[in-house]
Amino acid sequence: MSSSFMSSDAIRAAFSAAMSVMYRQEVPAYGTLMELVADVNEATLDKQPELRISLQATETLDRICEERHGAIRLGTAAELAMMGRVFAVMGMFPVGYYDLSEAGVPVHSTAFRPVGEASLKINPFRVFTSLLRLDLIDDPELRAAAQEILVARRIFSDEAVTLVEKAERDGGLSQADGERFVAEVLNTFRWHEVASVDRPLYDRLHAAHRLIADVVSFKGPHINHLTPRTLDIDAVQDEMPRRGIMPKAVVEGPPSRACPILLRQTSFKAIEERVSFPDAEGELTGGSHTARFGEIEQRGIALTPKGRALYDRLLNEARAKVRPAADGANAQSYRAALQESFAAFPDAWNDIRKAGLGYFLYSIVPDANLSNPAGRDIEALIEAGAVRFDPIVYEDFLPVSAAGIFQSNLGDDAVQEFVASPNQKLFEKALSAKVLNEFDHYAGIERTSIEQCLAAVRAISAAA
Ligand code: OOG
Ligand code: NI
Repeated sequence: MSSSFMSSDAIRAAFSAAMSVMYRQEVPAYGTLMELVADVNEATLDKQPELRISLQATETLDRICEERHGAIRLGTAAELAMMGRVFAVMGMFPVGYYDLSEAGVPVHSTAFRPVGEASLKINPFRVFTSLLRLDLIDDPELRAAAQEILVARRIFSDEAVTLVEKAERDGGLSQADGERFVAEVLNTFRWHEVASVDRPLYDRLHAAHRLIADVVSFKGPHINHLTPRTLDIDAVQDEMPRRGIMPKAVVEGPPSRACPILLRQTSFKAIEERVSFPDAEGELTGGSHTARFGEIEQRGIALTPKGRALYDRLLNEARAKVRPAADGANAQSYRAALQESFAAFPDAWNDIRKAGLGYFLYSIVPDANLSNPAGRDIEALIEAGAVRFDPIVYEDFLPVSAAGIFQSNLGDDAVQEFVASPNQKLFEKALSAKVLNEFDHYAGIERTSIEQCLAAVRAISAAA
């Protein structure tokens, strides 16, 4: 690789920053949410000095408030495959498969994200990317009309495609090309106020499913939300109404805990925006469309398959007791049911670690005396105070949470049943690539960190 290339990490960081600026301009309520998150994060770090120290050891503290993810919805296999090539230029690769049909949303999804630890540290930005499942539209005529529109549209500029091809051919992009690439690709994610379908067709698509109307009726896959990370999601949820933004009914994911696990998310409800629909003569008719929102997330430790199975069981248990209502009427009892169920999940890092429920990053304690360790295995080194362990942050998504986020932004009354039909093979065929298994990935990070600790100890004792 030539050193004159702009690194893929730098391209991703530039893209994420440009997207943030664009979205704040397009959706002012999102800017309000960002300010709220920054205030709450600062207050949380002031209250918890140990958290500040732990974040300093594992992450870049000054980037804590930056966006962690965004989301788009695509219409065709060709769009998904091209999007995969675009994201690859930014060092983002498909991780995980999420079937949302089960939850009444006619899409299946992956998250494009940086996978290496170093890349995540430079910029963790991911895009939750969904592919519409036209096969789940019942009406064959409507399905054909939607298909025809989607196949004809071009969501990438010629310039963007040329730059992707150039990056693939040369192994990277120069600084100037990288900057042009960011600007070109950003256009794909822009909002279009003028729909590409007429009003009657929009209404039919909307009646089939609001999400179908959102994907099919516009020139491109507008970014539908961005999501900064908060260190105290409950505080942000509570404060939202006071700053004039309406949160969804409940926070998705596990309850608040001393040791956060996986992912907690909430959002403000999608805003109703003015759009216009052209008729056959090109005359515009006014209307509105509701799709775009803002979200926050609080991430905890990545769980092992064993930990995830326990999480799923406890979550299902809580939801069987209290099904969260869309209007928030039973939000309190849902919170209580979650707390009660999750009492069965260990809530101290070393207990979680010893039970094999979560993944940890092991590191040598600075200034530790390694010349005469009590033992050579990782447990002995931990006990001797030579090695510390920090939770590995979960960087992926949760299908039940994603479904809750989708639902609250599709109109809560519009819950619809589809037959659950996960089809990872079909998704990977559309993408022209395999998605990475997230468990394998976290296990690899943990294993490498242990090997590095052991190697450091061996090197020192050999030299002594
Ligand atoms: C994506 C919803 C899922 C998340 O954070 O779980 C999501 C969408 O509404 O397109 O972003
Ligand atoms: Ni999201």
